Amino acid sequence: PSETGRVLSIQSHTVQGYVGNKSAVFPLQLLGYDVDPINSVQFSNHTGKLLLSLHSNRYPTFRGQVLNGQQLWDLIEGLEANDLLYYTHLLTGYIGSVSFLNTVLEVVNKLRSINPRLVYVCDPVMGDEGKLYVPPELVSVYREKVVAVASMLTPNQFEAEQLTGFRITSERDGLEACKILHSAGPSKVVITSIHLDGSILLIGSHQKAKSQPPEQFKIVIPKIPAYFTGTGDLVTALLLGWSNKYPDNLDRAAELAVSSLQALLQRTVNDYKRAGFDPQSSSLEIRLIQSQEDIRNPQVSFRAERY
Ligand code: ATP
Ligand code: PLP
Ligand code: PXL
Repeated sequence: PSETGRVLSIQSHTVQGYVGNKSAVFPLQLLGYDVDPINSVQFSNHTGKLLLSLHSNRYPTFRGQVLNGQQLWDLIEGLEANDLLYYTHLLTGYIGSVSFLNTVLEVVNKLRSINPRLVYVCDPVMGDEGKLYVPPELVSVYREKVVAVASMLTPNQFEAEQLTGFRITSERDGLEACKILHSAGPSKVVITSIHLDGSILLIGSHQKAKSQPPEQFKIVIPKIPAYFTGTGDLVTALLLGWSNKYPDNLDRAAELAVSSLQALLQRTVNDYKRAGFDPQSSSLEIRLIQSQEDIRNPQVSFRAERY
């Protein structure tokens, strides 16, 4: 494995719970990265499917602040004024507005003017299960501008469809969607979840040279009967961490990332069951801190199958 790096991570912060930066920063630090988080929002808790709060009978809500594009740029200028803008990686996840996303594009340009080899890992968070949870105007900005500058893209099935206009209903479709995305920019594409009868399929694709066909693989993951939040953010962070250590083996990186994640999810479900909770009754809070050994030292139990 090669050396680690310095990551600027622009994602959500939640006071309680693990999504966005709360689910990405600690694992990257465990893997040896210096991580500088910019919190795109600061919310009391996540806004995902908090079905019925485990801690009260009240209907779940949230409070907090949203950073705007100008405020993001202000932080970048502060770093620049002190010559602190050298990064090896930029990581972005959920972004809630067009103006913030456009500023992120300016951040990519700025970071690349300082380090032309900057790797931009983009999770184009837009929705899931056929539904958008961002303003619809964001889709065309991702499709027309962001995909073009990303080095690695980690959409789910729905997001890959939004970005390509190509419907994914099979494994073959997933492979084809990766090819369409490569032709638009990123040399590494991982579709982090395609839901096919009871299983989750992760598809990875690495185009090592333009005009060459990509190397593609899949990892089949049995679906755990529970609903988690923050796992998309975690898997993208782990993919960044491991693919930088194995730059020519995206399949190896994905095996390590998925194996860590699945050990963590199993621990999460077991802990809830032990405490007497039905894991299907609510969105489960991942056991991130308790799983640090699985992150630092994953036992590879999920294998990539090459095409
Ligand atoms: P994003 O929205 O951030 O682009 P995503 O929708 O793919 O990503 P998730 O659905 O949370 O995010 O899935 C990410 C990973 O988490 C999957 O690759 C899988 O390994 C794991 N995962 C999530 N839910 C389950 C589950 N119920 N059973 C097994 N694995 C799961
Ligand atoms: N619901 C909302 C409102 C969200 O903003 C997100 C992520 O940004 C999710 C659900 C799902 O998160 P993930 O797929 O990363 O677990
Ligand atoms: O990607 C997960 C996420 C990110 N940011 C905020 C969220 C969620 C999921 O619920 O609420 C603010």
